[in-house]
Amino acid sequence: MYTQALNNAPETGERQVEDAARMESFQARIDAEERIEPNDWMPAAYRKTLTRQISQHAHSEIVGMLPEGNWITRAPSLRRKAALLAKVQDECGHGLYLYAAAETLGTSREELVDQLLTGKAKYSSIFNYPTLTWADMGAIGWLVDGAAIMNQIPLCRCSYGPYSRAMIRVCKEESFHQRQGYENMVTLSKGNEAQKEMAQDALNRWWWPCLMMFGPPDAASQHSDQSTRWKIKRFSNDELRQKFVDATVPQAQYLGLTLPDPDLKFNEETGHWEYGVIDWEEFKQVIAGNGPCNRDRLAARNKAHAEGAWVREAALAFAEKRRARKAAA
Ligand code: BYC
Repeated sequence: MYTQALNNAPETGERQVEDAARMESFQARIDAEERIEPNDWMPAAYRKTLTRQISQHAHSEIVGMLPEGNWITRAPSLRRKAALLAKVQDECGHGLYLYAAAETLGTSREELVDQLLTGKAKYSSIFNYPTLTWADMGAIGWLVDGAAIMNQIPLCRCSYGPYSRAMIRVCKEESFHQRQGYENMVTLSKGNEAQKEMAQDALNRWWWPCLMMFGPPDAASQHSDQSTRWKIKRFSNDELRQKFVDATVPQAQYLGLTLPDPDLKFNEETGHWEYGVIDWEEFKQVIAGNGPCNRDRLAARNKAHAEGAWVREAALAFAEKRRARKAAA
C-alpha cells in the first residue's frame, strides 16, 4: 500500500505537469491563430463546449426548416416558391455539415439527434415562434438570416478547423437567404396597403425575438469568457446584437417600416442605435421549452424522424451490402 502510494505520487504529479504543459501549448496554438483539427490534443472542456455549440447550431438549422417549410405550398408565385424551397433545402444541408463537424469531436450523430428529439438539447429560440402570414417569409430571410450572418461570419475564424470551414459555405448561402428575404420585404412594403400592413405586422412580431437570437446579455453569458479565450467566439453577444441593430435600422427606414421600439434612438456620440429593454423573461421561457411553438416543433421533428426510419435502414443495408461485396472481391 505504502509502496503503491509512493509510486503513484510522482506519477500523478508528472501527469499534472504534463497536462499543464499541454494546456499551455494548446493555448499558444490558439493565440497564434492555428486551427485545431480533430486528431489534435484538446482539453476536454474545449471538446465539450464545441460539441454543445455545433450540435445546437445543427439542431437550429434542422428545426429552422419547419417555420418556413410551412409556407412552401402557399408561396404566391413560382419564383417565390422555387427560392423558398431552395432556402429550406440549404438549411437542411447546413444541418448536415454541422452534424458532421460535431461528429469529428467524438459524439455520434445518433446521440446528437437523440438529444434533440428527447428535448435535452437546445436549439435557437427564434424557431419557436409561428409563421402566420406570407410576410413572415420576408421577415425571416431579412432579419433571422441577417442575425445569423452577423453571428456566423466571425465563426468562419473559429479555432476549430471543421467548424470554421463549414461556416464559410454556410455564410455564403445565408447571404443569399438574407437577400431573398429583403427583396420579398421590398416588394410587400412598396405594394398595396394590405401588403404594407402585412410587412409591418411581420416586422413587429420578429424584431424582438431576433434580438434574443444573440443570446443573453454579456453579464449573464456563462460560456462567453472561456469561448473567447479559445477563439470560438470573436465578439460578445451584446457586440453582435449592436452590430445587427446598426445594420438593420437603415434597412427598415428604406422599407418605410417602423421598428417596434419606442426607445430606439441614434446616439451621435457613439455612432450607434440605442435600443429598448429586451424581455429576457420571455427568452428564458422560450429556451426552457415554453415558447409558442416548442411542443409543435419537437413533435414535428419526432414524426419526421420516425417516418424516415425506412430511409436510414435502406441506406445502412445498402452500405452493408457494398462493404460485403468489396470484402469478397
Ligand atoms: N436560443 O453562455 P451563452 C440558424 C443558450 S441561426 C437558445 O451566451 P454561448 C438559422 C446557450 O446555448 C441560429 N439558446 O452561450 C438561420 C447556453 O445554454 P447551454 C443558430 C440560447 O454558446 C436561418 C445559454 O443560453 N445559430 O441556424 O457562449 C434559417 C447561455 O448562453 C440562445 C447558432 O447556433 C438562443 N438564442 O453563446 C435557419 C450560432 N442564446 O448550452 C437556421 C452558433 C443562448 O449552456 N452559436 N442560448 O445549455 C453561437 O454563436 C453561440 O452558441 C450563441 C450563445 C451566441 C448562440
